[in-house]
Amino acid sequence: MENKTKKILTLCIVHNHSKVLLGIKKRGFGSGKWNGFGGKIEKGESIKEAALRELKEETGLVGKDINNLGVLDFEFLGNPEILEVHVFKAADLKGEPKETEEMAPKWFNINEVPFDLMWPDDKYWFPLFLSDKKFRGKFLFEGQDKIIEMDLKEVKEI
Ligand code: 8OG
Repeated sequence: MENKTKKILTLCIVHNHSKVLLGIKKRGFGSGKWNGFGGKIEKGESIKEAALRELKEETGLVGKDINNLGVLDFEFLGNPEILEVHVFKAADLKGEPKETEEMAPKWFNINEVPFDLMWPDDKYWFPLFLSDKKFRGKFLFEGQDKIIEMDLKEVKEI
């Protein structure tokens, strides 16, 4: 049997009424793509604490009641690691985001989310995210631009 290791990551997206805050990643994994804010869990942190810390580090914004709406598993052909991404919503968060070394933030109207410049799975789960539905998904990628298998469903509880 293949031995798969799991790596837990956070992803936090600010959603204020008709707008979402995304950042273009300036370096590392996923660079050049628009995305929410997030990263790895540090020792001793809960997943939610990590999501709040990453949001603050990457935008300067301090979230409070972030809501865990989704969990997404990503596998890449030829790579034994599974990325388990915990997706959070920060709703109605005030303040102006700042640009950091990692991300340049920008507000997008929810009708103008730049899916062509995002991870290709995002277009599938974003509608659930925007309407506050909870979801679980699994995506198998070939490279970073092609999905070859997917399974996404709305769930009652995460
Ligand atoms: O620490 P690092 O910057 O490598 O974390 C990667 C970030 O990218 C983390 O917030 C999780 C997020 N991420 C993936 N895959 C995908 C994806 O397919 N879609 C979106 N929107 N985010 C993803 O790792």
